[in-house]
Amino acid sequence: MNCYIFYRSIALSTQLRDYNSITRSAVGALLLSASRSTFEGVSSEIEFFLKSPNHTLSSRLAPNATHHSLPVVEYIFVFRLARCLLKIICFKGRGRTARAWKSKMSTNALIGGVIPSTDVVKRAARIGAEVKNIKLSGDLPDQTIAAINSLLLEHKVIFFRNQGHLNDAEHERFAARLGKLVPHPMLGPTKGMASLLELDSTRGGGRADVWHADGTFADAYPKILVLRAVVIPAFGGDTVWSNTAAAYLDLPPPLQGLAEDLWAVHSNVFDYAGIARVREVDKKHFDEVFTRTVFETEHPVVRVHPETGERALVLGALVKHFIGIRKYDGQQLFDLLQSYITAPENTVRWNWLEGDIALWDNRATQHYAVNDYGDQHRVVRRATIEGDVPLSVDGRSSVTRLKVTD
Ligand SMILES: O=C(O)CCC(=O)C(=O)O
Ligand SMILES: [Fe+2]
Repeated sequence: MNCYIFYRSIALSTQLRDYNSITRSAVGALLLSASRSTFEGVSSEIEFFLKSPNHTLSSRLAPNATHHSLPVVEYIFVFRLARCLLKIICFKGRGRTARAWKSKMSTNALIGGVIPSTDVVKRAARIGAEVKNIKLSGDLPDQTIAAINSLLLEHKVIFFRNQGHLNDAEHERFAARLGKLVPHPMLGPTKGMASLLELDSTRGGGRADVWHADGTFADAYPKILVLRAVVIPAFGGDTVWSNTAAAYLDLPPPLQGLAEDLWAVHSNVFDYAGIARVREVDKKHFDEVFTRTVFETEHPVVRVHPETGERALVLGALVKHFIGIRKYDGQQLFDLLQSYITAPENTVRWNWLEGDIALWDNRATQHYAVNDYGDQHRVVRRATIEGDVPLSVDGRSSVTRLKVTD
């Protein structure tokens, strides 16, 4: 109907060769169509004018005016129309934006069709989100597990508070929904469990205060870790994660090219004492347990994420040296590349409460357990999900060259 009026008014004005009227009619018709519900008074006025070709606007508005005064009246009216139109456009625009936003919310309201997007709260721009109002369990529907996996791919590490209902068995049952559970090759699982590993601050190896990705001494290192806070100190003891895909993107193109060509040897027999704050108990654990089997694996420094296709840096504390580069030069290069990973902008820091769960994508992150809680007790337990062998940007696979057990 509005189109018809619009067309009719333009046609009429054109016939009369009244170009001022053409503009006016166009404005009027637009205004009419835009304002039907909100500016009823104005629109009926215009509608009358447009539907009645025999009336001129001037004669309706000022039947007794002199010929000279008519254009002025018309201009005033057109000016008012234009002003009204502007207001309506702004008003409607806002309404439209609000409606578009609302409809986006209603179509995007559920992540994977199940998790309200309002329950996902980012904790830093480039990595980390807290997911609220979910009770994790091994019984969650497949759709919820798929949504959790997609949130993990997007945010790299996701946090869930208030999961105190999870015991060791339930923790593993939930983790097993995300992939195959695997024990640590040297440390093994907690008794009776498939993969569960306990890190206790009072025992050797209980403080992971170096930047690392888990298990990179092996080729198919873990893809996802599920960490549960069991005993948390009154202060300190946060964990920091970094986004290694963002770090790759931060490299200037010549360094990206260099990193893409580079391969590194990762080993569990790395310069542990040279990196971490080692206590006697940690040294003993490192020498007697952690290095019981010696691994050496070659990984590309840049791997292609098998699910997202992103390129991510594979470095961290377990790097022994770069292939084809002398140790001293390699150390400089390592420090340079690793500095992009540890840049605060690429990290998120989590302040634990007991019963929290953190899930991280070990293919696109590194992490660091901050050792700032002194002698306080801290215990976390971790379930481990099997990963795949990394691929370089040119499609070559990581390879374990050495695996020697005493
Ligand atoms: O203690 C932590 O917060 C993290 C420990 C760690 O590095 C791990 O569980 O892989
Ligand atoms: Fe770790």
